[in-house]
Amino acid sequence: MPDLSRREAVAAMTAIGAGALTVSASAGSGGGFLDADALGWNAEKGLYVLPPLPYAYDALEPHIDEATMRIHHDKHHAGYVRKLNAALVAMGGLRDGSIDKGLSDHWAHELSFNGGGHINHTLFWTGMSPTGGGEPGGDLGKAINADFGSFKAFADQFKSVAGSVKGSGWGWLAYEPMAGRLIVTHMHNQENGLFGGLVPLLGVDVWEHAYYLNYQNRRGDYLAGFMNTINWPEITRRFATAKG
Ligand code: MN3
Repeated sequence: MPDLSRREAVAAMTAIGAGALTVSASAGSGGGFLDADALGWNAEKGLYVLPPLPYAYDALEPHIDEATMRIHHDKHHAGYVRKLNAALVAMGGLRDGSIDKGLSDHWAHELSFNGGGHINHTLFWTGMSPTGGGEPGGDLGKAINADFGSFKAFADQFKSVAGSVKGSGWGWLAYEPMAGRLIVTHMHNQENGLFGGLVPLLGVDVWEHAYYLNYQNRRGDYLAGFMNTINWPEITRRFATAKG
């Protein structure tokens, strides 16, 4: 089994969807919001370990129920981490010839999909808080007013864009460094080339596993509830980091 160094594992992750800029920015600045520790990289074991939830499973009720959080974190997110580790090992096997090169496309997709899933969920859990909701102040509040017109206009567009994802995916508030402004966008499944130029700040999971037990087909109600969980101090910290 090929050894995975921390550098190699983090380098592989920098090639992946949503987290690409985040991880590379944090590696460069030292003050980033998603680094090897946040992602549960265990250098001794040479693999990623599912980070625990930063609060109790029932802490986001009534907006997100305990059963959904348990299954989502302990089963779905754990699955992305397990398959990410397998894909990183397989990428080494492709290089050393122990895995047939004909499987390159399969393993590259496994790496991208599950690496994206791990990054997205890590940002998702810490982007919520039992004391969340309300509106951000400070620099982020000012930037939201400047770029969207008002907090309400931002919230309406965020819920509308996330609600419009066909099938499985994510809604995002992101920082676009070239224009130096905030934008709202969405992502299908776990990955989207759009994030080549964007820094993800706030994500909402709109896969059915994120809400179906409690909300069934009412994704809009789930999104309204999600707004009451947003950890704005954490999102504000990410914004400051993204702006450098
Ligand atoms: Mn999910």
